[in-house]
Amino acid sequence: MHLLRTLPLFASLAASAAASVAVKRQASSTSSAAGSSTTLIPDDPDTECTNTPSSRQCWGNGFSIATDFDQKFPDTGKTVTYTLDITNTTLDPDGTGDRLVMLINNQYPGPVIEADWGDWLEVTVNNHLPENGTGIHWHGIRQYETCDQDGVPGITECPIAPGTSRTYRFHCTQYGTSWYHSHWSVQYGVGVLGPIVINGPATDNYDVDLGPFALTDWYDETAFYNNPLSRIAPPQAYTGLVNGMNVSPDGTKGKYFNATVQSGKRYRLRLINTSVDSAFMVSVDNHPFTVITSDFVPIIPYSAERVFVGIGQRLDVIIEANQTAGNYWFRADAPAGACSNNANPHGIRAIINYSNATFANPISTAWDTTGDNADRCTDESFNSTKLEPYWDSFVPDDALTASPAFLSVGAQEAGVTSNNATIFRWAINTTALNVDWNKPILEYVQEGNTSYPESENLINVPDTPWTYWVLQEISTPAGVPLDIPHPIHLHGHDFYVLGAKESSVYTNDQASELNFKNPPRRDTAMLPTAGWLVLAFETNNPGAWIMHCHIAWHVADGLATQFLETPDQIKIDSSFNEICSTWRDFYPEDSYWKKDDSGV
Ligand SMILES: *[C@@H]1O[C@H](CO)[C@@H](O)[C@H](O)[C@H]1NC(C)=O
Ligand SMILES: *[C@@H]1O[C@H](CO)[C@@H](O)[C@H](O)[C@H]1NC(C)=O
Ligand SMILES: *[C@@H]1O[C@H](CO)[C@@H](O)[C@H](O)[C@H]1NC(C)=O
Ligand SMILES: *[C@@H]1O[C@H](CO)[C@@H](O)[C@H](O)[C@H]1NC(C)=O
Ligand SMILES: *[C@@H]1O[C@H](CO)[C@@H](O)[C@H](O)[C@H]1NC(C)=O
Ligand SMILES: *[C@@H]1O[C@H](CO)[C@@H](O)[C@H](O)[C@H]1NC(C)=O
Ligand SMILES: *[C@@H]1O[C@H](CO)[C@@H](O)[C@H](O)[C@H]1NC(C)=O
Ligand SMILES: *[C@@H]1O[C@H](CO)[C@@H](O)[C@H](O)[C@H]1NC(C)=O
Ligand SMILES: *[C@@H]1O[C@H](CO)[C@@H](O)[C@H](O)[C@H]1NC(C)=O
Ligand SMILES: *[C@@H]1O[C@H](CO)[C@@H](O)[C@H](O)[C@H]1NC(C)=O
Ligand SMILES: *[C@@H]1O[C@H](CO)[C@@H](O)[C@H](O)[C@H]1NC(C)=O
Ligand SMILES: [Cu+2]
Repeated sequence: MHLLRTLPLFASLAASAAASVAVKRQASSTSSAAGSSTTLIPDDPDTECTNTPSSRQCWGNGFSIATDFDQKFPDTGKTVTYTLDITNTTLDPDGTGDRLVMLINNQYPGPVIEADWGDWLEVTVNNHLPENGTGIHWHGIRQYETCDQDGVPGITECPIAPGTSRTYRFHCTQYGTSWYHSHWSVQYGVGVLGPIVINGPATDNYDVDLGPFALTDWYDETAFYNNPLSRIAPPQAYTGLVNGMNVSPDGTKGKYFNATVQSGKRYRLRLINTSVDSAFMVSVDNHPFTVITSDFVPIIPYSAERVFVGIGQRLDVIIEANQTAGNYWFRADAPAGACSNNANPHGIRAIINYSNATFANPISTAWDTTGDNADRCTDESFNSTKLEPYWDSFVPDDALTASPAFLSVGAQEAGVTSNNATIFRWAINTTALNVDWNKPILEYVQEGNTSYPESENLINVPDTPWTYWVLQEISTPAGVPLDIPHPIHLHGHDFYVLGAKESSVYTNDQASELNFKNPPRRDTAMLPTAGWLVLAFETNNPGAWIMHCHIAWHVADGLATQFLETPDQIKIDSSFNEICSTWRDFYPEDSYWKKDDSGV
């Protein structure tokens, strides 16, 4: 069905797309590429070129930045393997004292998982935790034909029981920057995460890849302790970390992460927001960014002094070391307002050090904030001139007005538990997700059982080539200030952000305001405060795909739904049932605290 529907269309669109993209490409590259004139590299083996610092659009073997990677991706036949050992331990990243954490390979963040576009990744996860299960999700990875490797306990797998292992295997059909993290309740909030880099072409040139800058908020107590099922608002972070490092808030202990640059060269920085509850406004003093990706999607480059990175989002940026040799602050400011709650909002920093300068703490000053919405709590895509995908996917606009599906986002209930604690749940379409770790949805699919409990909050994806979803934040119980933005993340797909508006109720009249002309495409987008977000995705990947808020506590409180897409075509590996029976042997029914926690 996939091929029948898309092939003829693709053939005719490809020619016109190449022509129109070429024009845009010429315009943008003259303004942003360093001294080299770049032209569109056709997706054509006869004219292919080599990926070098001055030709990053190239890849090879008939693949380039112009490849429509939904339809066509390399298979190198190469398998890259990693082993992740998860342990329960302590960590003191900034000298202020040990915190209880769970680490991968005894480091924070976990090791960078790196592969080339078209490679297969094979990652063995050993769960050494004495009492927690786990499951690792590869954020943003499409998992084409491998939904059972998506790593979501209770949906695509049974958790990995303590003292046992599992090996995930999947194909890197996309390229760029991402991260992997535990999807077992709020476990990533205590350290179970790390960056992913998949090398591929890029829309602008650079000399050196400085690699991931993993940004996070950091707390006094563990995320488990902080789980607000029994409280209204998440706690305040006391600081944040860049690649697991920072000085203490009083500046007396700990160290900044530093990266060294050489005058005259261009550097790629891979910004990843791995927070539990905070967005960041990121900048490097004196060095404007050229932004080249949003999540796993290459974009027409644009320049910016600072960029907004919501939880789960990634932006890859290029800086040019063309300033007076010295030391410059890399800043991950936690914006004011509902987007973050950090006691050290301007103290989350790293250092960019010129190689021929003496190392010292920088004395550089931040970009002027006048008129730049520096404190905003909205996606980069708030400005329609930004985040324009390099590859135009031609979102059709005919179906939306006929059949948009409305999904409310808000509180489900505010009541009390048996021990009189306040209990609070977030819901999509008025139901809070609560998975069954002992019976994941793929088990229902395997059995052909369609009697999903209501708490699975399952939506059958319509059998149409494209689907459209209106997420509307609704008013919440009286007296509870719940109008806040939520970073919405979808598994198994990139979605197209057709529109978003703060403090607004969507009606069908607004369909005319939506953007169908090469709209921003990514896997995580902000649902604005008291407003709406309209998303579209193509039904081209059989699976059970969760869509959830990426504030760890919100998803633990139920802010999630799952899309079941063409279940009769889902492939399930033979190891699935064995992992489930190992888990069920470990986990007695109705034990531990999960009851009210969504489990993901
Ligand atoms: C981790 O270690 C702490 C301290 O020893 C203990 O209280 C806790 O139960 C352990 N957690 C897990 C998940 O094993
Ligand atoms: C997981 O570990 C945390 C931290 O040790 C603990 O509080 C929690 O009860 C554990 N959860 C389960 C279901 O074992
Ligand atoms: C800079 O980073 C390098 C590599 O991580 C580290 O070895 C060095 O100690 C750091 N220098 C300072 C002054 O923090
Ligand atoms: C550092 O190197 C650049 C490029 O070679 C040169 O222009 C600059 O003067 C040097 N600065 C110092 C402090 O040596
Ligand atoms: C990460 O995203 C969250 C929520 O969108 C936001 O509050 C936080 O400031 C972001 N952090 C960074 C470093 O971008
Ligand atoms: C340095 O490079 C940036 C682009 O990264 C450019 O906007 C700026 O004009 C350059 N500055 C100098 C002094 O060349
Ligand atoms: C700054 O650059 C110099 C020269 O490469 C290097 O020796 C020094 O370690 C760098 N400083 C840091 C903190 O990395
Ligand atoms: C959108 O970005 C463009 C280009 O950077 C800028 O000129 C314009 O002022 C921005 N619009 C808003 C509403 O910030
Ligand atoms: C929302 O929930 C209602 C009631 O459970 C259901 O009938 C409806 O189909 C759901 N909406 C979508 C878009 O699935
Ligand atoms: C809950 O509150 C009620 C009324 O205040 C009280 O009678 C009851 O003992 C409380 N239960 C618990 C478990 O604290
Ligand atoms: C389908 O699943 C439900 C919920 O787990 C279960 O009660 C029912 O027995 C299952 N039906 C079949 C035919 O297996
Ligand atoms: Cu949320």
